[in-house]
Amino acid sequence: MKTGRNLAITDVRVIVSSPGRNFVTVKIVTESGIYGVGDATVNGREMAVATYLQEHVAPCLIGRNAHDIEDIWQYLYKGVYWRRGPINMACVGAVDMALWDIKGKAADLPVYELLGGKSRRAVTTYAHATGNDVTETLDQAARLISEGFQTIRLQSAVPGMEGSYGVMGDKKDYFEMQSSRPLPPEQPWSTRKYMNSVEDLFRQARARFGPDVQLLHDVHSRLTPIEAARLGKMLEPYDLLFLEDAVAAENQESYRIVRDHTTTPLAIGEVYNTIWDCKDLIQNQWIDYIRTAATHAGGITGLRRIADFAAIYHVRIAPHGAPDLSPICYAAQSHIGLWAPNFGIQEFVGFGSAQSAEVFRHDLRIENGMIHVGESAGLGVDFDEEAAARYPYKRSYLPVSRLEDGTLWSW
Ligand code: CS2
Ligand code: MG
Repeated sequence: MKTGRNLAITDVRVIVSSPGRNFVTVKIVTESGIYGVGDATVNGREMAVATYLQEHVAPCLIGRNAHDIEDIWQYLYKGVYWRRGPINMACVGAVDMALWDIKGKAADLPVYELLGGKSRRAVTTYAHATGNDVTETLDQAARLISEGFQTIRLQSAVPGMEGSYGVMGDKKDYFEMQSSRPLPPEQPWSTRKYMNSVEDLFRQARARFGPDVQLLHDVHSRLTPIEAARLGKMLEPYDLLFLEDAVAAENQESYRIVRDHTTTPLAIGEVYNTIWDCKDLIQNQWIDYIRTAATHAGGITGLRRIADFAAIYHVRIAPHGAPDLSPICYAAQSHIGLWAPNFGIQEFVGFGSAQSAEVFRHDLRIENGMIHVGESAGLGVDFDEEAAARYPYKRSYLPVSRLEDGTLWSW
């Protein structure tokens, strides 16, 4: 197999499939037969990404040397002129993951070796406990702790409000919840009801589990800065690992207000797609964890750049790990998580549904709350196009949120 220094790209395939939920997968094939895979999934906008890749990116890659990862990254980032943005950067991210996969296969090394080798034996994760009330949520947390997870995200239904973020209601799992939304469902939101209920969740959690288990919570961008400051202060006695997405931060300076009022650690970043989105938050040390994902923030190249910048300011990475990221993204983040000296923790909601396991075959293993990366060359994930064809795309949206007076709000 030709694995010289020039591996010309001969084909770029974009596959949208729905094994449990919609995913957008890129497969880049080289003249030597070596190919790499990348995850380009943007939840609710999958076809926008697929068209962008097929129509505007793929033609430009044919003939390029797959080894030239940085040059191709710059070409796709600067060359588009209309830089940044979730759709563009998911395409950059997916192509980047695939090229690192190829480079690893050509070198016969796992990607983490190309980054600088292991900084730890495995990748510590946190799991999701969710429930229709506090008891149900904490019962699930207890099960996860018994499985070896030492950090648990707690999300419980808000009394008096139907459809709380992160709570599955009558759905059996995230995939059932996320895959059947032909139009955006509308969910009500009441900050007052939420703020009047969330402290009890953590009070009961600490009473039941004691001080050692690490707890965290996702506010999902729903508070104003001063509300987030109040929530952070309110939860200080319960010693959270971090409070995630307390405030939507297009205006990064919003976090100065939160930071000035509370010592509860703060995390943000899953919707960010470049280092510029989080530069001020990191540089001013207004946050403690940056949660950018390989798929959404420019791939392994993008994540590595953000991690190194964050390390200067004592900020750790805590990559996003939602149901709408495929095992390819999990693999890329696990390689980053093995290497990054300022790795904090990786979100983990499982490697996907049963159907997903038919399509994405990987050598990642979860044991005692830690992801163990296999020794395969590249990312260690393969994508079965025939299996994927059995699960055709079907449009599915994220919900939108409205206040009780009908005002459109952050979901
Ligand atoms: C959530 C995500 O996991 C998280 O932290 O914020 O599941 C988010 O709701 C989804 O990625 C949206 O597609
Ligand atoms: Mg989140």
